[in-house]
Amino acid sequence: MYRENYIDALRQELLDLVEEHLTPAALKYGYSEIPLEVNIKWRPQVLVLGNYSSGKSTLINDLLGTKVQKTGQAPTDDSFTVITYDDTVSEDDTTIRVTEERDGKVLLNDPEYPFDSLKKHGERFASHFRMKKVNSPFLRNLAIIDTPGMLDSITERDRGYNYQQVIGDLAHVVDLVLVLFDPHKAGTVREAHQSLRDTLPAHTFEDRIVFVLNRIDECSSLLDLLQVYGTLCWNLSQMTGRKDIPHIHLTYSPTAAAGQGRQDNPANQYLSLLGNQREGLKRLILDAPQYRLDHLASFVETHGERMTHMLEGLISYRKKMRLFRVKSHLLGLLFSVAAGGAAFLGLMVTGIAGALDPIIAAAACGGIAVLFWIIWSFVIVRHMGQRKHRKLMEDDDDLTPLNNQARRDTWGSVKERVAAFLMSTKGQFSLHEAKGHHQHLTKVCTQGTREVREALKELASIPPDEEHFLEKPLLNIQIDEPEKPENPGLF
Ligand SMILES: Nc1nc2c(ncn2[C@@H]2O[C@H](COP(=O)(O)OP(=O)(O)OP(=O)(O)O)[C@@H](O)[C@H]2O)c(=O)[nH]1
Ligand SMILES: [Mg+2]
Repeated sequence: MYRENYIDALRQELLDLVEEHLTPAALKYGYSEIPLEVNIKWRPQVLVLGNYSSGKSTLINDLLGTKVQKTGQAPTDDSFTVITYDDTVSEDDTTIRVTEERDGKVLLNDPEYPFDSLKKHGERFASHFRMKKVNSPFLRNLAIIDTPGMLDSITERDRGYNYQQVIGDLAHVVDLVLVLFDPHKAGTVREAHQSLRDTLPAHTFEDRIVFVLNRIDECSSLLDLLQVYGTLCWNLSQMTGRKDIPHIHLTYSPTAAAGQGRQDNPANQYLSLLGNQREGLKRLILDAPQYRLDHLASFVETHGERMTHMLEGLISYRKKMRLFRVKSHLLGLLFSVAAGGAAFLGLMVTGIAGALDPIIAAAACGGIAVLFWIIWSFVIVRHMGQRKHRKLMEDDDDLTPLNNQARRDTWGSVKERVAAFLMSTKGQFSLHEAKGHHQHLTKVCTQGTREVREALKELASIPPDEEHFLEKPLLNIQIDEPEKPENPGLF
């Protein structure tokens, strides 16, 4: 099969891997309320972020070949717009236009789309979220999300929802993030960077973010452009804390520039020296389906690791509780025998034993021992068990070794879910089954991700335009299903 089909086949294999191997455990142990694949099964997506008036909507309109989004000099658009392909329109109909619009409430509740995780941002966000379907061929394999411009002076409260968190949640779902700046505001990168850095895992951060200095035709000279470029580089390196500067695409919209008579202006001759890197940017966007593969591979890795750690915590909880119960019952047995012995001694000392039939005396002492054991097991052990449960929940960091930062990070992202699961089940779940799931997920993590990475390496080794024949990818993961539990009893 050829490159494009290979990408599709591998994508499907990855989705199947998530659906068959990760989702059942995710739902069972409360790692996720919805099947994990819901977030990743929709088409590849590109998120367009940037300062207000940095030219986000103009870029999107240029790519689509028609004016789909409003543009203007002041902050123009305060909505998130998902722009996707309408495949119900005949391909012969070449008039590109918005064929359908959907509002946020419908979109957030439609299981066809991966936006369930945005519901938590409330009504105010829902009223600033919408979808437009457009019959532009550019969108055949991807969707683009236009966003409200970043405004350093506006606080989260003014927007009525937490803008940074919305950006963070979207960044998790999409495959490529474009961050646009313009020469007038090359210094205001903080909001963009923080939203992304705080929410994306470090290893995906650099691969999936593309920085763009847009509207470069508005620099008054080449020197002006160099100064703006320098400011942006310095700010980005301050934000990332790194000395090496990410690649920054230098672009402008030929239509907007021509509208303002800039291209013909002698002061703008530097533009012909630089060329417009829009074509390169366009190719990057069209490559989003390939980024999706990498995104899916990281998705399997990240969630596999987190769920394995979650199960490790649950198994450790059950083992600690089991040890505690065994010890308490042994102690109870010892005390009961002692209580029976003490009763016998009491009878002897008081001389009552001599007056009683020895069998009756032994039975009375045995009865006392049994009564003690019953009270111990059903009242005292139960009470102490509840205390132990609370103690384990309070000291949840002791449930699993946290000897390096990576483990502290994964544990930090799952420990609330561990606590919620233990609360809702009162700690009553099968240790045997949890061990089976843990073993299963460990195999998925190691074997599955290794195979995925090998398939991606093979894909990367082929130049994009080469007609190279590839074997159908097959993630040949030999993993037995986890065993069904026997009786999920106390031990
Ligand atoms: N000269 C020039 N003008 C541009 C360019 N790109 C956009 N513009 C103009 O800049 C203004 C802002 O562009 P928009 O596309 O609305 O910017 P935006 O980032 O979507 O802004 P918000 O939606 O408000 O965040 C519009 O008047 C555009 O015509 C460009 O490359 N060169
Ligand atoms: Mg806009």
